[in-house]
Amino acid sequence: MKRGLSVCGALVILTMAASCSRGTSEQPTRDIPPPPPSAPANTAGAAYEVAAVTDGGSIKGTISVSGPVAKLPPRKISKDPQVCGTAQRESQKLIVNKTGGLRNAVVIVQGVKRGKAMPAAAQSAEIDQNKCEYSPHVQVMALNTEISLRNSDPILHNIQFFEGDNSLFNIAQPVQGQVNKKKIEKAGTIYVECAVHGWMQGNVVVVDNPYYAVTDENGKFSITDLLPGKYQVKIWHEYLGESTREITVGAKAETTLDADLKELLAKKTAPSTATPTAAAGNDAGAKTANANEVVVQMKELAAGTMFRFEPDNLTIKVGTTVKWINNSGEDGPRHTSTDDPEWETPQTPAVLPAGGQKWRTPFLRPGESATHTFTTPGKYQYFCETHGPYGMIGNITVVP
Ligand SMILES: [Cu+2]
Repeated sequence: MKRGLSVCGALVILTMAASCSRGTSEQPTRDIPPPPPSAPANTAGAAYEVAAVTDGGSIKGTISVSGPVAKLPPRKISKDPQVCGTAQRESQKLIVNKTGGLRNAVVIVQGVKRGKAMPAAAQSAEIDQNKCEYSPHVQVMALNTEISLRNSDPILHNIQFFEGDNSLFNIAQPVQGQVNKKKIEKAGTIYVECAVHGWMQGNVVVVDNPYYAVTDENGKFSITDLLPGKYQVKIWHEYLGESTREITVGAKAETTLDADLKELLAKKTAPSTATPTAAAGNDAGAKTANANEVVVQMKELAAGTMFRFEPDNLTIKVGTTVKWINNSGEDGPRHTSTDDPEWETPQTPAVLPAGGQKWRTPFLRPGESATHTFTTPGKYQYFCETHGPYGMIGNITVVP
């Protein structure tokens, strides 16, 4: 889970990320680099053809995790108690029943080009933000359709979609009943997060064919009316990752697909209930016995407050390295440290002295860190791309 990222490593990622689509960003206009010519690899499914399936077979089974499964720590509910309540909530990331049945795994038959029509539900997918929770927690939608994002609460939510490390968009929804729609043009998985309420996290799986299913509370699923043939089946789970199985579907036959994902669980490190500290964060990156390094945490100053840089005002000497650590807790949101005019907004200007080097970290997950070394004196003002509009802004003065 912890991946230390230096800005050097980050630059490689950013170079790739910069070429991904930011076209649907809600942020004020900025120059968007054109997507690379190889981008449509995942959109090949656009060629899906609806045809009558008279001798189709089905796949049925159970996705499970055998053996002992430790519960993930519950989520603390720390804001807007009049709507969200105050009771802590169970983690939704790994839900296993008494017999090991895994809920919310998504089973997707790969590369199907012909067959039944896409279900209407996937063509008009919706995420409802209700009592400070995403409903459903895992939503499947059809490629090249719009998903509705609804705020049913009388408070501000700010929904953000991530494709890997890349933010697709970020929408503030202050009004109860507000609905925004977003078209998604790439198959794959999307991680969803609320910039206001860190415990609100969800997932969207974008499919290019209708042969998918989400496992129920017992880990069971069923996929019907599939043309006979040999298929690769992908099993995706938000916490465990993914696994592939090969199956053969016969005409009008039922094929059983039971999969035990215990190997995926074994690969995860044991979840810790401890709140990450600066020391824990340091383990993720370079060791900090370095006198020329200063740590800035990304966190809530107190439960229920907005996210901040701590300290948010720094004076350092030329040559000092600042290391930003996301210490928002295991279930906390992602943050960036950005001082780059390309990503500024009217509320979050990027301030650099003449000759000062701009920087932009990746969206750091909880426990991750990134660094920047200051070589030019002057005043810098930077921000978090997600939480900057809510006051997550930092100042650094670099003196000779
Ligand atoms: Cu942030």
